[in-house]
Amino acid sequence: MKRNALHAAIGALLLVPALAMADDKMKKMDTNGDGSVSAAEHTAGATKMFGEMDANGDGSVTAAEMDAHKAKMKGDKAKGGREMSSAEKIRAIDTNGDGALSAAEHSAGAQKKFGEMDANGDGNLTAAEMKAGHEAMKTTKDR
Ligand SMILES: [Ca+2]
Ligand SMILES: [Ca+2]
Ligand SMILES: [Ca+2]
Repeated sequence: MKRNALHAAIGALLLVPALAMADDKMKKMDTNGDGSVSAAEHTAGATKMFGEMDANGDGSVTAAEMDAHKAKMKGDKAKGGREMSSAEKIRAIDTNGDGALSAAEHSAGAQKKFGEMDANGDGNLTAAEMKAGHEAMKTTKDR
């Protein structure tokens, strides 16, 4: 009986879209499968993502490239909701202000984000920390 209740609870958890998304992202980044994402795993994941986004391979990612990548991942981009636009995301970490992200800008931004999401500062992101980080990204408009 207890076991069934537990399974139901797990099933319900998996249906929560935000968590499922963070979970999916996490699984991709957690290369050693220990259930948390280390700084090294996060950096590797960010580098891989940069390569995927840089469609023309010129070493920088524009808002258009980021949009195209996002559309490909999600299937439909109409569901953007309150998420930051690609242009906004780029602006946040585009340190030289040329409107595109270099690999260095992207990895510096990813490192910064890692630090922000790592709530307890142990150098590892748990699924819960990742989820909280993504929620914060959606809800904070200005700082
Ligand atoms: Ca790991
Ligand atoms: Ca490019
Ligand atoms: Ca730039």
